[in-house]
Amino acid sequence: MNDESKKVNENSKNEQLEQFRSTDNQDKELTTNQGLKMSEDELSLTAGERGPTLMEDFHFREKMTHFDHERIPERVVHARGFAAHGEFEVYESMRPFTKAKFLQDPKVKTPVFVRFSTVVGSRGSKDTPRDARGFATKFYTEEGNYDLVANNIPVFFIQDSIKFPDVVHAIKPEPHNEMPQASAAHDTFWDWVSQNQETAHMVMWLMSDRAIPRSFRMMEGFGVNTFRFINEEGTAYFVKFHWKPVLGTHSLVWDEAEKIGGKDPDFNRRDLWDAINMGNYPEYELGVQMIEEKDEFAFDFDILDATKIWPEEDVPVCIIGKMTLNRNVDNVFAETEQVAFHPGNVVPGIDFSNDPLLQGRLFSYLDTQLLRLGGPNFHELPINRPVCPFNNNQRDGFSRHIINKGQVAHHNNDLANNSPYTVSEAEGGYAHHQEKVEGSKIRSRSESFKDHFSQSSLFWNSMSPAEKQHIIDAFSFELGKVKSKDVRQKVVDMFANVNMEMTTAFAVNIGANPPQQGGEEVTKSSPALSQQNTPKKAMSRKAAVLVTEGFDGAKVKAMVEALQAAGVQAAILSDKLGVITGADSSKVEAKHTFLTDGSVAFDAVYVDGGKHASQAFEKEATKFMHEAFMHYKPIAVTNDGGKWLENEKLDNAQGVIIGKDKNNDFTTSFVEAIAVHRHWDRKTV
Ligand code: HDE
Repeated sequence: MNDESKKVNENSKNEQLEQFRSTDNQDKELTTNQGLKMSEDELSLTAGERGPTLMEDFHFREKMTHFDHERIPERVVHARGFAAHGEFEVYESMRPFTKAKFLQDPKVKTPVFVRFSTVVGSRGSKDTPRDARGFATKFYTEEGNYDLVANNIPVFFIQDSIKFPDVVHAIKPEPHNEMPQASAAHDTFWDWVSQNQETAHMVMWLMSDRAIPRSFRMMEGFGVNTFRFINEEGTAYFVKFHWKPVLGTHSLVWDEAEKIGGKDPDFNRRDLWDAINMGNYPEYELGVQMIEEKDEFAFDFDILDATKIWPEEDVPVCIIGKMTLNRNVDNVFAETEQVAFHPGNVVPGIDFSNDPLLQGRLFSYLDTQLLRLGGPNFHELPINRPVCPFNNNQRDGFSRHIINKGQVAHHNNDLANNSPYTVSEAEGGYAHHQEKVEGSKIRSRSESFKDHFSQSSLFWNSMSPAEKQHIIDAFSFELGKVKSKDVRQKVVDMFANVNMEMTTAFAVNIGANPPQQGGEEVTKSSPALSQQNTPKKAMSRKAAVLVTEGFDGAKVKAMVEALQAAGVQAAILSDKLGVITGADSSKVEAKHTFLTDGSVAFDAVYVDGGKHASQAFEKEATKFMHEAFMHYKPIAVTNDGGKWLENEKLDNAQGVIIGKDKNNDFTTSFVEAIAVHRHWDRKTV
């Protein structure tokens, strides 16, 4: 660990974790779990060299038993995740709105642990399916743990959590044959969608580019549910939480996502791991949308309805702080797998609303963790421990670690001076916001929750032409996998309410009848929803540099230096690993080959080639450029690269930079083209 990373890691959570970290096994004697040194670890104790294993072989039994019990149930949703440590700081005191201590003082750095996840796939599935992504953050505050358990899509499939088991059963692999893995493209999901019109808005997001993020570092996060801020005076504000990635929000294209799923199923986790190891710490700004209690009914949607956004143009997102992820985990099981998030983990100053989806979540997380982590003591696991003291009269249970001293485990008591004792709100005790609630017990949904299509249309209206086409393609793909004609037609008829042009376009592709009748016309749009308007930076992107023997040393050097100066990783790629010599005898080392990495592993490609390029190299380099072109990625060429590009007629297109001798600024143009992310105005067919 260098000095810089030592410094960033000095925080209370890291100090606490340090007590639990084992050093590695380097130069250690092998012992049993009882500390007994062993003289043999590869041979069981047997009766005679060819005889049966003996019962008394305690070492064999211990080793095998532990192995047999190594697995715990994976999360019922969000099973596949990857996490990192970091810190959060508020920009300015949020005192007027909330008394939460970690949001008061810009000098305070709160340790955080963030777990990103896919939702549907099991733990061993791929990183790049079409799916929502989880974005769960645990803030280890001095007032206890606060969990912001968010997704990268700001709305949810359902309005009432009692339907959660149904939507999850419908989207998970079908139970009779457990297919397909990590995909919504099958009959049960779309059957469910067509029976539940409240899904329309989230399905629009799921069919959009948001569902195939380029990187966890380039993904927004949304708390989805409506929470409350409460200030010292007891005034409450409805609040929605947002994470905005400093690098902007960027996505893959579908063909690329599918290919990456095969070439590198760990694509997103590798990207996060590498970025943190290289010191490219991912940063996200925390934003809040706040609505005063008096304005609860001032909108044309219900602010407690989790299938609705609060359009940013109507309720601005105030940016209040920044989170930086600066340390990878030491052990995925101990940290990423055992971390337990719960939207009910709040601190004074943050409270719930009556959002019916949130209310059900408040039950589910603790409940599922009791099973997954084997009992009620999982708060003692190092990753879940608060950094502030925690004392109460809860005792015992499986795997209790804390040795609670003393005679007394009841409240109230005289014997221990009534300890541990509750404290008043003024002293930091949590008290729920006093909201007056009245009504009959009833199973019914408010009328204000019944408009399912206006915001779905608003989302469509807000997309750029490329984004719209991707949505049509996604519906065509997903429904193209649905076998039931009836279900396909029902989905077409449902989405006609969102937009006729969109639905007519995909209806044709899936052999359905074009919709007869649309819904009410919605003209409103929200520019904040389009990724076209997101920040665009070249920083930390990956460019492949394709060279072989006899490459142009000066040009390649200039390009690599320009890329590095812009923070772009330049990866030398060739037909074999090892040192390659340029025409001017300069040398570079290829650490990637055509075989190990395809163009899908990179954001951009620069091809120089080499005087002694073989036919095989030319063929592979051309294929590489072709694929990058089809995925709208920037391409720069010099020498042979230019020739091969022209042969393929790929030269005259947006984001293609040709480094002829007179083009001195071609390195700058390439860096600018990388920042754009994708060049949609390209004819790819
Ligand atoms: Fe979750 N969700 N969820 N969810 N959720 C879980 O808890 C649940 C919802 C989210 O990295 C489970 O520990 C219900 C919305 C994330 O460990 C479970 C409902 C949002 C994660 C559960 C929802 C989320 C979970 C499974 C109401 C976005 C992964 C394992 C319909 C704001 C956290 C676990 C991690 C995990 C229940 C809806 C986000 C079963 C009942 C909305 C990021 O308790």
